[in-house]
Amino acid sequence: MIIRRIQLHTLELPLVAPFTTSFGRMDVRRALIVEMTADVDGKEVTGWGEVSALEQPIYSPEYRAGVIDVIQRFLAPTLAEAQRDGSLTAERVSPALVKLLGHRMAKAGLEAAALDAQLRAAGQSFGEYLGVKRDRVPSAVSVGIHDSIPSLLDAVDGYLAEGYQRVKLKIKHGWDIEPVRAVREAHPDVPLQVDANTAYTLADAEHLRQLDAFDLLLIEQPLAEDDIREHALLARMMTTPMCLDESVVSVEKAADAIELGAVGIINIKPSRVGGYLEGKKIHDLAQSRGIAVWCGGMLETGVARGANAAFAAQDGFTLPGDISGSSRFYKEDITTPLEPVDGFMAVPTLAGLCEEPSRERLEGLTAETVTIDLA
Ligand code: OSB
Ligand code: MG
Repeated sequence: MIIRRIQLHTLELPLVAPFTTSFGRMDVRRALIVEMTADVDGKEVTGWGEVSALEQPIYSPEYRAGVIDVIQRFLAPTLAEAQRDGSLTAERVSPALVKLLGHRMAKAGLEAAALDAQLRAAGQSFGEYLGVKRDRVPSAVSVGIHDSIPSLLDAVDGYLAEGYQRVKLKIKHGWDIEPVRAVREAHPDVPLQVDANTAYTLADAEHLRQLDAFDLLLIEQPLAEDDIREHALLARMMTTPMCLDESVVSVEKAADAIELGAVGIINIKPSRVGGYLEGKKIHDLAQSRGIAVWCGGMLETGVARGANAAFAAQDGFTLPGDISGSSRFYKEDITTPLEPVDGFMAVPTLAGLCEEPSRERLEGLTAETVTIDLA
C-alpha cells in the first residue's frame, strides 16, 4: 500500500454522565480519529483508526496532543520512508516504526487505519482476517467512582437491566471495600470485578485482602505500572486473581509478568500495546500459557468499538470485555451506534475494521484537524 495522506481529527464528545477513576473525572472525551487515504492494489481507499490516548499522561505516558506531535514529527515521515519501495502493508507498519521507542497508542491508531484500508480493499472483515469463530461476544460494563453508594447501586441496577453480563467497579482509597460490599450484597450472583488503575502500594496489601470476601473475578492493576514484581508478591497474598492492565505494554512485558507470577488474567487493550497485531501476540502467548484474557476499553467511538468486538471473539478471550454499547458513554457516535443485544455485542461483518464514520457527524463534532501529506 501507499499512504497518501493522514488526517488526525480531534472530536469533542460529551459523556452521558461523568466517568471517574482513581486518576480523575472525565466529562468530555476528546477522541482522536485517524483518517488514512491510501492506494491499495491500485484502489484508492480510506482507512479509519482511533488513538485512545487521554488528554493527560495519567493512564499511560501518552496524551492526545503528544500523539499528534509524534505522528507529525516522526511516525508519518518514517512510514513515508518505509513505503518508498512499495512493500508497505498493514502488517509492516509496526515493524517499520519499531526503531522509534514507545508511543504505542499513536502507532496503534496508524496500524488500525492501515489495516482498515487494506481489509476494505480486499473486501474482508476484521473477524474473517483474525479467523474468529464466534459471531458475538458478551458485553460488560466499567462503572466509574460515584459520589455515594446509593448512586452507584442505581447505576449498576440500570446496567444490569440493560443486560450487561459483568460489572467492573473502579476503586481507590476511600472507595473500595464498602461500595464493593454494597454491590455484592445487592447482586449476590453477578460476575463482578474491580479496577484500581494503580491507586495502591504493597503497603495496602492487608486492606486489599478484604476484597477476597466478595467472590470477585479479578482485581485489575492495584499497583503502579512498573511494579510487576510487587504484583507477584500481592498475588500470593490474595485469593482474588491478579489482572494487569497498565503494566502490560507489549508481549515481552506479558511474558515477564506471567513468568514472575504477577498475573493470572490479562486485560488486553489493543491500543495500549501498540495495536491489534501486538495484542494478538499477547492473546496467543497467554493462550499457550493457560492465562485467561479479556478485552479492555478506552471509551471508544464506533471506529474502534466494533473492531474490539471482533478482536475479543478470538478463542482465548474467555472473560467478558469492557465492550459496552456506544450509549454507555455517548449520546451521539460517529458511526451507527453499536449496542448489545441480549447482553452480546455482534462481531461486525462489514469489510474493514469499522463502518465509515458519517461525514456530517464527524464534521459537527470535530474541534481540530491536522493533515499530513505523505506521497
Ligand atoms: O483502566 O480500563 C481502564 C477508561 C479509561 C482509561 C482506563 C480504563 C478505562 C475503563 C473504561 O475502564 C472501559 C470502557 O471503555 O468501557
Ligand atoms: Mg484498567
